[in-house]
Amino acid sequence: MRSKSADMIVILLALMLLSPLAGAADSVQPAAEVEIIKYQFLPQEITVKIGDTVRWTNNEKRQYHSVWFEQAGDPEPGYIFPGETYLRLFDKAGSFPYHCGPHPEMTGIVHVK
Ligand SMILES: [Cu+2]
Repeated sequence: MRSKSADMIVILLALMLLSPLAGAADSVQPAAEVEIIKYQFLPQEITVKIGDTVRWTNNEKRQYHSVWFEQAGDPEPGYIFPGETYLRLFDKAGSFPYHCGPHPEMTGIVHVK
C-alpha cells in the first residue's frame, strides 16, 4: 500500500503535467525583455530574430498596462498587473509597433530580422 504522501505527490505531478500553462511558461526562453515602468516601455525599441519570444514585465507598483499590437491585427489583450508578464512570439520579419491599451501614448516597437 502506498502512503498518503506518495499519493499526494502523484496527484501533484499529474496536475503539473496536465497544466498547459505550467508547460508553456517553463519551455519559453525569451530572447528579449522589456520592462514596463513609469508609463514607459524600456527599452522602447528592440530588435530580435524571427522565431524569438519577447517578454514584457510590469514593474509598476500599482498601475496595470497592456501590450497591444493593434496594427498587426492582434485583438486587445488583457491587462498586465504589477509583477505579471506578457509573452509574444515573433514569427515574421518586419517592424511591429505596439502601444498600451489604457494609455495609447505609451508606445514601443519590435523589429524582427
Ligand atoms: Cu499603460
